Amino acid sequence: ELQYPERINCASAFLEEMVQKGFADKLAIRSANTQWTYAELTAKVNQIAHVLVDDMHLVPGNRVLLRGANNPMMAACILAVWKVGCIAVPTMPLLRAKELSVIINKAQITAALCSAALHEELNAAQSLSPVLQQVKLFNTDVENSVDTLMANKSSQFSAVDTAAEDVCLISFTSGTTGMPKGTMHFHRDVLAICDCFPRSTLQSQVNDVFIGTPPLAFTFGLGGLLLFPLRIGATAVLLEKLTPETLLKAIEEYQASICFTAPTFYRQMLSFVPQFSLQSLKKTVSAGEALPVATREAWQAATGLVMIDGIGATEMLHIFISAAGTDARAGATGKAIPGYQACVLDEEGKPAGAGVIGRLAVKGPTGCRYLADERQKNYVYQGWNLTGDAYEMDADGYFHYRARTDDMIITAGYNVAGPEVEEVLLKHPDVAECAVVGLPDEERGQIVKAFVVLRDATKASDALVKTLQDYVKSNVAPYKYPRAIEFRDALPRTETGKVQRFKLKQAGA
Ligand code: 3UK
Repeated sequence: ELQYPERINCASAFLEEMVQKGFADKLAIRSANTQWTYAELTAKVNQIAHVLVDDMHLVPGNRVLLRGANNPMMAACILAVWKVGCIAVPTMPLLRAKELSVIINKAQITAALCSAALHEELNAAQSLSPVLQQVKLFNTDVENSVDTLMANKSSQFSAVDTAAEDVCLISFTSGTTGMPKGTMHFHRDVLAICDCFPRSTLQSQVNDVFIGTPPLAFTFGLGGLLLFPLRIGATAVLLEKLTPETLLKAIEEYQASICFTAPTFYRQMLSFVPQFSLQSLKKTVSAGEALPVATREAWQAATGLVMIDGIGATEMLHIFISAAGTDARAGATGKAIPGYQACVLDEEGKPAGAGVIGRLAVKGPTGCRYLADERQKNYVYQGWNLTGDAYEMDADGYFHYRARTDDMIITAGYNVAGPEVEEVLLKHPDVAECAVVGLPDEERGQIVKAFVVLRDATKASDALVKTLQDYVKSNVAPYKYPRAIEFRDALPRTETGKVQRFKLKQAGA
């Protein structure tokens, strides 16, 4: 049903097309010291496009590494790369030289645009990967920076004529253990994600103000914090170094109406909610990790808002199963959003009926295309994308997350999904965060172990271990209770908010 012209440049859709549609003077991007209307953003992007072509001599199809925190220039640089027909390869701000070098080599990247604040690691990466020939800095007025060079450029630039099926984005997965995988996406994919979840489920409107934490280098953030608002003429607030407290403060200050972040961040925001007036906030989207019922309920009690849970993946570009408002159900991620199909596959690879735990398979306008990676055949099976998640569908077509397929625990012949035990522990008043994994055990194959962060660390004791074990036993089948519990000050997490279970398994083994 989504139809795009055969030739389309997605940057034009976000910029001059919006200006033509009457949004010229509407605020497109805001940050601490910047406010750009759609006309101003378009002019800036055009000037940067001239720098890319005149000064960097880039040609369509070149891959350009981008490195920056969430700020207006980072956004403008991504859009400029698209405008000149190049391929944006945004990288997570916290990546170190070695990790950047893996990406540079894998995607054979010759040019980079880098925020001055994050130059050091890229510099080190460049000496590891000499294939990267030119780096231009932005957010600085040193000589030859993007900012100084663009100042003398024309604010007119006609977008390079690209095909709807030209690659414009290579997004790397966080790669929990193995090598990070590059996923390729077309100009039309970028538009398709804006025309699916935001319209059908989020139902965002032109007057919405979008805010949140995921980096623009993570497709959750790129879509939610930049592309979704630009697609409809709404406003994107881009802020760096947000904490649970400063995000709430910013929601109040910028009168934000739609917030995107991960479950753990919402949990951490809870205790600060009463200090702010959040009347502007209308919708909150949670993704990246499973949303425990306890978090959904506490958030609703504190704010009156029904959380919009959604599962997305870098391979799929954005969210494909979700539910909002009265359609949302505690304990379920939601249903396949319009445009996408989803089913659960049994052990033989056939669609399973309701009530069976199996591998999640999805299909829709976007899908997985790994960049030169043999794992493509593991992800795409007969046209279906296998996300690596174990899910169960109920009789009403709602999808219930169980675990990552690799994280299912088998203990004494029983299957245990760690997140189900985490859900219970999170309801206990002493528990702030937790993660449940399987550890090798001679007798049982695996045992269930819980890593727990207490609200008050001084409460850690053998007695509390026993209390938590009994609490789990009285809430779910007793064989699921954690035979081992270890208290921690914090859980290891990725920049995208996911618990690094492999680290806990290594630590515990
Ligand atoms: C897990 C979830 C349960 C799941 C992402 C929104 O997370 C994103 O992409 P990644 O490539 O990871 C994908 C994997 O993360 N996951 C994400 N959301 C949920 N599990 N409930 C959820 N709501 O294992 C999935 O396979 O980092 C999320 C939009 C864009 C994204 N790239």
